[in-house]
Amino acid sequence: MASETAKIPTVLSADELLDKAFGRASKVSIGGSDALDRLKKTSLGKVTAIGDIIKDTLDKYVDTFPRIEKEEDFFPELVNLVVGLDQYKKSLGAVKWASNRTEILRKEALRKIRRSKDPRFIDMARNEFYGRISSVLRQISKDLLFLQSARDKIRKLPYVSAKVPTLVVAGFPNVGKSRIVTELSTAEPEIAPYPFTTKGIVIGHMDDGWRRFQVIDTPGLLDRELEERNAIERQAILALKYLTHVILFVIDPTETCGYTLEKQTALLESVQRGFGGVEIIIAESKSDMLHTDSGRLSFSSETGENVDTLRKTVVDALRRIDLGEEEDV
Ligand SMILES: Nc1nc2c(ncn2[C@@H]2O[C@H](COP(=O)(O)OP(=O)(O)OP(=O)(O)O)[C@@H](O)[C@H]2O)c(=O)[nH]1
Ligand SMILES: [Mg+2]
Repeated sequence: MASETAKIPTVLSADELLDKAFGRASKVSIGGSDALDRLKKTSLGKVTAIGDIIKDTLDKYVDTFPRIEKEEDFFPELVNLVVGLDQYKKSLGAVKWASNRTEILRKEALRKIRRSKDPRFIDMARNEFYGRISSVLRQISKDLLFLQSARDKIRKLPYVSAKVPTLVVAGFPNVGKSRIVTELSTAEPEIAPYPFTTKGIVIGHMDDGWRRFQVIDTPGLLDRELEERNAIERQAILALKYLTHVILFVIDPTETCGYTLEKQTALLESVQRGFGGVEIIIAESKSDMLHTDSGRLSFSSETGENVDTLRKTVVDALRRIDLGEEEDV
């Protein structure tokens, strides 16, 4: 769904849209058999042009902004977080209302102009239409501004598919997450913006010859205990939950990352609490420097030790994920 967000056009403000419509109308001039006929045809042409431009523009917004219904999903959750779903739906509803209103007012004005034989009534009907259409747009001006800002935010949301088995990598900074994500990924991982982390999340792919999987590195997200986060950060982290099928939690037993084992274990427990029900694979990094007797899988991105075993463990866990219909990524 997120890939479609590229199609959302710039949203004009009420004034910009009125300027555009009236500007186009001012160029309409249609000949006729006499002055009254000319006035009538030109007025019909102007009203039609204004109605068309406004209605088409508003309908395009209604059609291209994504329909966001399901709340229990990654993308809706993120949209809710960064723009607010209630206001989003309300504003799109207001735009739809204005489009319908435009059509009604246009028909009404055209009917009056067609019937009239008095140039003063024709001018009056046209001007009345101008006034009423301006008032309709003014009524939705806040909604248009909201949608313009929503568009900018929605377009920055990461494109990750909720329909592909996904591994999320967690652990303190410097434990070796990025290096193992690169090792496990088939191609250079891409960086996608994500709310509340300046570094963005990193999306790589793996495959087992049959299926593709996503691997997501989360710098700045799952590297502090959830309990220390403010509510909105926590929500951003938990939005990840909707696409997390398996977590790889990396522990650096050498502590060269700058965090004690005790702190790392506390973070692990916090992630376990926050992601209840998600399988968590715990692995120790930098085995070229230190092997512990924890019995955990111990790997090194430096020497490649156990990287294949880790890959197999991860792929086996991802294979067990059944998502029904999957998406190509
Ligand atoms: N000796 C050794 N060093 C490693 C290994 N893996 C990573 N490192 C080093 O550890 C440091 C941190 O590695 P990264 O992969 O950037 O760690 P990260 O967890 O992604 O760090 P953030 O992005 O800050 O959260 C770098 O200097 C790496 O070269 C390893 O297997 N062995
Ligand atoms: Mg990193």
